[in-house]
Amino acid sequence: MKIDASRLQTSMEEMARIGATAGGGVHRLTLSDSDKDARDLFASWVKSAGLSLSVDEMGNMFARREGSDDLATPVMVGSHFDSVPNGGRFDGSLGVLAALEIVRTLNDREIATHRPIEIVNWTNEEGPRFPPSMLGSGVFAGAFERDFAYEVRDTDGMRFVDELERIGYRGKLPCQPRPLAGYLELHVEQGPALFTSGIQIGIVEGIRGLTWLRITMKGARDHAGPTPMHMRKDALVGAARAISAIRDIPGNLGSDLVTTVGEISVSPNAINVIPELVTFSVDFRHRDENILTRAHQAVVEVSGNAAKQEGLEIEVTPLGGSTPMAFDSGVIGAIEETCLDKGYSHRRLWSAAGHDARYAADLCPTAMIFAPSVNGKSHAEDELTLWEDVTRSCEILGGALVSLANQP
Ligand code: HGY
Ligand code: MN
Ligand code: MN
Repeated sequence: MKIDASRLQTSMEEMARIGATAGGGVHRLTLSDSDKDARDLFASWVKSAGLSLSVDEMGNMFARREGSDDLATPVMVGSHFDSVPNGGRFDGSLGVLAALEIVRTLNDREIATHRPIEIVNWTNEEGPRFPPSMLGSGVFAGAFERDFAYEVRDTDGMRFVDELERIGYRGKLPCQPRPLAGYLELHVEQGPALFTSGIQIGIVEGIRGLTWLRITMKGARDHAGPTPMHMRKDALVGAARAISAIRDIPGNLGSDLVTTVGEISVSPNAINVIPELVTFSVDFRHRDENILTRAHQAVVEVSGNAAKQEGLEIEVTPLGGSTPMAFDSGVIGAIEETCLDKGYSHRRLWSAAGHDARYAADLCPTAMIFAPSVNGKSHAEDELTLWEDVTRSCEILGGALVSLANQP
């Protein structure tokens, strides 16, 4: 499907100006003012494309293009506009704006599809502000209760529901499972597989599971000077030992497992006071649920040992996560066929990043398409996908989407 590459690039560049950072990335945290601005811009584009827009209780935005059979269950396609702190300008935006470009092209050519098409912008795909990630699609698929999501607070104590209300995107539409004929998501790979091998398209056949924990260690604050070393209960020393041991778990438990400690807070965080309280996050991922379970046990064990060694109290709080999921062979086939039609090089792979497609896959036949990330870089301001790869991957998304939307 030939799309208007410069129109897509213009839309991507305009969207990237919202929350733009000096380093060329975007800072668009969920339910922040820049998230609102991104939503407002998308809503204006949706309206000018003649689509009907609905917003549900979680702020998920659905832009609907009618099909020749309005009663047919729709095919859904999309991604997210929220970003990690100082993240990349392709992560999420590509999936929503490529879908919009396909609809704009269908409109230009007056091509009707049998089924309605719904473009979605999911709320809170990223998660750093309101953990866990993929909360909007998770509630939609029934993985989380809406009221659990509403009560999640950010580090300033702001509630999810109040921020959703504040930006004006707390819709009335119930956020719950409904019939879908299929779901497609285009996303940048965020890893090195395609770029290093020079392959143009990734056909994503599954998504790894991920677990997020918050670990708090409590010791005793005291004076950094007169307190003898043997009398200390230093929460930061306990956390440091745990963090270094968590880094070694993948080496012991087997390849492909990844563990990350991305956040840490120290109290009272003063140069001459022995740290009393330390809280840090743990993110670990694998495509095998048994390895994920063993990794969870190992994280709890090494952290417990580190706390004990320093005489600290420890608390491990689950923040949520998702199990591994293989995608639908029929949708994968539709993507593969489009790649063969277009003559683009392609390979199948699993996603190590979380995506809303994980929860869509609980409801309907789902698969994803990856575009190469230059040097595999992502969740960083220098995240980059070349415009020719943006165009190619959008064409593949278009071919697969039309084929799904025209299935009887
Ligand atoms: O964490 C993830 O993999 C996704 O970017 N939220
Ligand atoms: Mn993403
Ligand atoms: Mn991301």
